[in-house]
Amino acid sequence: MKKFFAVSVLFVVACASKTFSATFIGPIPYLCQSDSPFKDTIAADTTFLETFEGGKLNVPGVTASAGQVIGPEGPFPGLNDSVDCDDGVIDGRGTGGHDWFVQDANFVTFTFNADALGGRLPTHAGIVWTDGAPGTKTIFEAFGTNGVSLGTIGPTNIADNEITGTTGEDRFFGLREPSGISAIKISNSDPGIEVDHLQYGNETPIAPPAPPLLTITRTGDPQSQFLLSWPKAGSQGFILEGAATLKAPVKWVDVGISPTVTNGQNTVRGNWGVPMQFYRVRKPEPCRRQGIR
Ligand SMILES: [Ca+2]
Ligand SMILES: [Ca+2]
Ligand SMILES: [Ca+2]
Repeated sequence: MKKFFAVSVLFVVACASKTFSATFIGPIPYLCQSDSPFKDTIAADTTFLETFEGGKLNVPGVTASAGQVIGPEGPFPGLNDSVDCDDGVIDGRGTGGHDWFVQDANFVTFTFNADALGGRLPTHAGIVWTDGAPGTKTIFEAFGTNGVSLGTIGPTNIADNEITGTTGEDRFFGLREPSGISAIKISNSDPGIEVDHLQYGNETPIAPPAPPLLTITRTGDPQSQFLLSWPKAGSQGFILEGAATLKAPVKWVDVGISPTVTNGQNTVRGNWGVPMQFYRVRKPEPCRRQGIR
């Protein structure tokens, strides 16, 4: 007696969740993005980097509490203080580039919008402090998904005695927090602050969706056929495979039949009068890490 089995195989990728606490990074000297702890993902284009060289804050999913872009063209030429390499040469000066300047407050908060970032907040973020009044003390703070502080770096006294674009003082502040970062804030104890190279990204693997469930139904008259079916929704890229036995090594092969769509179900008909066969639907694609960019 021949039997047929419907087999739906769940491919669970080993992407186990863990509990983390925020890891703060900095202050570290920073003259170019090659100094960033996120340089690899910046290079891979999975971390956003705003250098302000385009004259705007226009990377997605982030807003600033205050400030404006300043550069060599104004409004305060000679006082702008970009990350050093943005003007094309690391020469101890940042006046050839652009940065973000807050004149009327002593802090700036960058707030992230998950809806604009594929539904996920950044899991790493950072900013480069480039200037403040001589003697000012700087504090970096980050906030979690619920808006509660994750912690701080500082106060630290990193400012030199110049406000004319020197870069030896410039420092990176940032963190990693796998549960998500809703905002970062950097402040000086004295009014006025300049920052540059805002950077953030999300490197958490996206969990693969549950595979479609394969079902088998007797059909026909007198039930000489069977119907394999699985939902069309969420099945893009899945194929129907068959195997003659489940004894190792199992040799699954593509049955090579394109399903017919009926009432939202992919369906394939078969006859009982063929050799025993096991079936599954499978998406032949490995788990991949994905960022928000
Ligand atoms: Ca320079
Ligand atoms: Ca810049
Ligand atoms: Ca500086």
